[in-house]
Formats: sequence, structure tokens, C-alpha cells
Amino acid sequence: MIQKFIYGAPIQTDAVTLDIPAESGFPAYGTVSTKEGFSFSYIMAGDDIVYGLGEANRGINKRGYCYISDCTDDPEHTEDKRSLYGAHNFIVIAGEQTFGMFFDYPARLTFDIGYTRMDTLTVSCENADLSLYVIHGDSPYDIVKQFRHIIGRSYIPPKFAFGFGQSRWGYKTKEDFRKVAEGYRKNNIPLDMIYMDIDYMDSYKDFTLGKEFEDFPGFVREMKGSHIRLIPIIDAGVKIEEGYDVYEEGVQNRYFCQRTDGSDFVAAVWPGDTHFPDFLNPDARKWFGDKYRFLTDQGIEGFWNDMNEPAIFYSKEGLDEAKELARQFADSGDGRWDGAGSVGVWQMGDKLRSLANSPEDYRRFYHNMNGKKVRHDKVHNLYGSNMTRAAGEAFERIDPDRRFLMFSRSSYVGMHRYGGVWTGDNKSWWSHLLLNLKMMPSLNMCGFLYTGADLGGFGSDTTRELLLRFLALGVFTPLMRNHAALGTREQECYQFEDIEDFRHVIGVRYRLLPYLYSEYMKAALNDDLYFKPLAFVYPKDKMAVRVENQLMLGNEIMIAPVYEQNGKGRYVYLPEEMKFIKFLPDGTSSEKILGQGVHYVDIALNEVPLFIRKGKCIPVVDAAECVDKIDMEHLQMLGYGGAEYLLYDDDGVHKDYDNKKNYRTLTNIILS
Ligand code: MIG
Repeated sequence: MIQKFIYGAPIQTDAVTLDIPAESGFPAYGTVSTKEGFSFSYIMAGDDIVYGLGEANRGINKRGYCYISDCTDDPEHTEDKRSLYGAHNFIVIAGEQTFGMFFDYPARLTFDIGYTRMDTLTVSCENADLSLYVIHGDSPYDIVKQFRHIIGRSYIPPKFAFGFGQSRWGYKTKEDFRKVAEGYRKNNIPLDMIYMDIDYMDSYKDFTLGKEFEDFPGFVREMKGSHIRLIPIIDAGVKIEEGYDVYEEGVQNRYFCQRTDGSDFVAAVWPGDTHFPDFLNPDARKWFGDKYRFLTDQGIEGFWNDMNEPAIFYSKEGLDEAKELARQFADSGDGRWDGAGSVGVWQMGDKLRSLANSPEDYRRFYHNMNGKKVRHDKVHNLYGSNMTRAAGEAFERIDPDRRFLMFSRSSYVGMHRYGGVWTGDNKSWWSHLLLNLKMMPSLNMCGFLYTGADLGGFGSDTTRELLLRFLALGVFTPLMRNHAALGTREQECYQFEDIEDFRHVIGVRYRLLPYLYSEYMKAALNDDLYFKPLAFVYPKDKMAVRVENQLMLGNEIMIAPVYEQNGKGRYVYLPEEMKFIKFLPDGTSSEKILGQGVHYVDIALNEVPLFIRKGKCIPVVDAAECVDKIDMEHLQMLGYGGAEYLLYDDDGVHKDYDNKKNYRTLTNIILS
């Protein structure tokens, strides 16, 4: 049962698709105050767990910290950070009283979950203009499914997007891409996608190609000939340049975000000075979306949308202020570090450091929302979402029967209908492997099923060991992509010794692909979860409820990756008897039945572990070099006494999801 309460005059976000009549009165839980802005407070019982918040820092249980929904381009995901790229304002409180809440509010929103006071949850924001949804249910899992139902079906990518992809910021020429394709194909490491980062464009201009990419359709075809799809990036900012069609059209039609005086707002990003398309204006959204045709017409089938928080290096205004301060700084003589009376080194440094993504800049420009002028900071968390919505809506026009690959960096609930997300600029840190695992179920709860992290880590130098362990988790995440930042150690799988280990680990992804795809599709089609915390499956098991380093995947398996350097294995908690399966580098697998309880299991660096639940079985196939070549005719069953598995499969291209023919029951003949 879902109740909706409206406070003030909420801005329409389109997060919820189901029409729920608003009620008067108060939520049955906690207290709401609208005296100074909005706040909701609730006293948590000692053992209450708080789930949700999608792409957020720290644990699966969000309790014990303060999180702020404020989409931010911050590439340092250290433990102290409160805001990442997404704003996913859904939480479930589970314990003495169990209920869910969705705060549909598109600006900065604070979740103090036992930070100020350990027993108190306070959700607050500046303006009391929001819709609050309160969800009652039998269990957190039930509440999540109800929430998912009201926000609409999750995005479904084409099947090739379940393959493995290689990316790196810095590939510039056809030769660079060919080298990657060759590196994988020659070494027989499976690969389905190579990502094109910003250097493919002409001067970082969206919907252009650098001169290196003459006869681009031919190049796209050449890659497709090796069953590799090129996936270009699109950035939010549009370069200011006379004669550049996207710029000219945007200016002419007033499709860019404007300052108070009506002039187009200028922000510096990769192309230099840019304007920001007003994705909240439906006409501008349609216009920008149709620009993707420039690339789809040349054979491109997928994209990733970046810098759409939006990220700002600096604004003209901000820079002018800094320059003015620099003048005063220069005139201030040899003062003290703190300036004592004039401008000091620290003040100058702070000013320069605060130029990027500054809250002041987000107050300097406006959107045109159906004729209404809305200051950006009031709708900040909708920007990236609506960029991706622009693309998603355009794909419906470009080819209504076909699926396109689309994922975004910034997002708000509602965008899950148009695309997936990747979790942005992580680092080659062991802690980020575990963070990756913890984010997955929370993202799923908020509708984002097609997700994954930069495997190997984006920033800083990876190691062979870290990459292999990252990949062994990535085998299970719908988006499986190795991506790294400019200037870091090269981390394509063929850059390391004993390449066969990479061939094997990534090969396991392809061996499991029919199963993973089937479970993804079932989750998407039934508003269900692909990844679940153990607590959702074993709610009565006190130990399972606390587990934060293992996940349930689909309805049959549990995963427990190794996430520590020099780890030869790990402790794992089994809520019930399960079969422990390891995919071994020689192509075989080992099996061992383990009883309920805690076990230490050995997991070598080139092995991929999983656990099959009692009474369940899953299909596996032989490894293949790409998704198109998976042999679906020769499925083998791996199981623990399970007699049947309901397989979902389709052509992976079109949208005939609800056809009964997509389901077939597989029988586990090799009963073990
Ligand atoms: O300011 O396009 O998160 O994946 O490689 C950095 C370059 C811009 C940030 C993205 C990252 C991408 C990078 N981009």
C-alpha cells in the first residue's frame, strides 16, 4: 500500500509513472515539519536497518552516516564523501517498524541516518515543496517491489551489452581502437564493445568526429565484422563555436540554459566555453535527442552520457571573481599565509579550488520548464537524467523496435526507464571493489538494473591482481567494463602476464551469460531485483541480515568475491546449505557442498566462485568470443538438486519482451 503526501508546490520530476492520489494528513511514521524548509524525523530502533539511496557511499545498510543527494562530479570517492553522481531518494527502514519512503524532490536533500544522533533519521531540504511517498509492506523486499512498480519498468539494453567492454580515456585514432580489438581477438579474450572516450570528437564537440575518423561508417562496419561495437561518449556541454550546427541551432531556438538577463550561460568544460542544453525544456530535449542520429545513422548502437551533473570546470563569473581576487592577492605584498587583513595564499588557493562545480554557479542559470523559468539549483538533480531521457526518447523515434545501449553518469529516479548508470570515477583501490559490490543492490532497489563500475579502477594505477579480482566481480554485474583514466597504467587485459587467466575469467562471464541475461530480463520485466542483499532472501536469519560482502543474484545463486590484496580465499556465510562452484582455469569446474554456517573457501586469483542454492540449477554454455557467438543450443546444467530452470531468452535486439515464446523450462538432467 502506497500513500502520497504533497507539501507546497512540488516541481514535476516524472520519477513516478503511476498515478497515486494525494492524501491529506500525516505519514503514520515519524514527524514531518514544514516550518523551516522540510524535515522528516524518525527514531530508529536499535537494530533497524536502512536500505536504499542507490548510488551512494558506504554500506548496504546506510545507517551511521550522512548522505546528501546533490549530483556531483567528484572523482575522489573517499569514505567521507556525502554526494556522488546520482540522487536516488528512496529508503526502506526495516526493523521494529518496516516501511519505505521516496522523497520526490529534485534539489539538494540531506539524509542524516544516525549521524547527528545515532538513533535518529532526519531527511531535510531547503524548500517544503515535494511529494512524499510512504510505502507499507510485509518486508523490505516487498516494499522495494511496490516502489519499483510505481516508477515504471527498468531500462533493457540490447543483449550485446551483456558482453565485456574495454574502455580507456586516451584512445584517439582508428589505430588505437584496432590495437585494442586485435589485443583481445589475438589473445582469444572475449570482447563485445570498445568505448570511445572524448578524443574521438572534433575539439570535444558533441556529434562530430575528429578527422582521424574519415569514413566512420566503414570503420563501424569493420569493427562489427569482428563482432565489436563502438560505443561513443556524449558530454553535456555544447562548445561555443560559430558555424557549429549544434551551437548555432541551440542559440537560435533558445535551447540553452540562460542567465537571469536572458543571455546564454557560459561554463568551461572539455571543449572550452560551452552552453548547457536545457534538457528540462521538452523542445530542447527533443532537439538534442535527435542529434544522436548523427551517430546512429553511421551504425552506432550505443552511447554513454558523461559530465551531466552538469560538471563545470569554471564559469565566466567565477573566473572573473578569481581574477579580481588574484589582483588583490598580487597587491597584498609579502603578507602572512592567512593574509592577515589582505588576501592570503590559502584564500587564493581556496578560491581557485572552489571554481569547479560551485553551488554559486548552479544558481546563475535557469531552465525553461514548459514556459516557467526555474533556477538550476532547484532542479539540479534532474539534469543528467533528462539528458539521458532526451536520448532514450529519441531512440524511440529513431528505431522504435530496436534497443540501444545507453548509460549515464548522473541520474535521478525515473532515468532508470531510459538507461543504466556506471558508478563514475572510482580508483584502483581494493576498497572500491567492495564499494562496487555494496552499491549494486541499492541501485537495483531504485530501478537501476543495468549498472557496473569501472573494473580495474578508473583513477590511479591498477595491478594485475586487483584487475583480476575486479573482473571476477564484474563477471556478474550487467555492465561489465574495464575503464581507466588518461595517464594511468595501461590496463587492457592483454597488458599483463599470463593472459590466459584473463581469457578464463572473462570467459566465465560468457559461460554464464544465458543465465545472467535471463535473470536480468526477469528482474526488469517483473519490477524485481537482479542483485539482492542476503537479508531480502533470508529475513529471519540474524546473521544473513548483517552480511555486506556477499550478494544474492537472481533466484538461484549467491556471489562472494575476494576483495583483499593477497587474498587466497575468504570467509563466507551460508544461510543454508549450498553448492560451492568454482570455475577453474582449465575450463572445468569444481563443486563442493557446504553446510549452513561460516566457511573459509580458497579462491585462487584465476578462479571465479559462485554458490548455488539448494534445489536450484542454472544453465551454462561454452565460452565464446562475443555474445553473438554464444551457442544457445548446447546448454549444460549446473545445479544443486534443482530439477528445472525457467530460461528467458529473446533475440536481444527487438522489444518483444512479453512473448510467451521467450520462456522455456530447462530440465536438469545431470542431477547431482
Ligand atoms: O573530466 O571523458 O567519468 O569515465 O573517461 C573527466 C573523460 C571526464 C569523466 C568520466 C570518465 C571519462 C572522463 N570524464
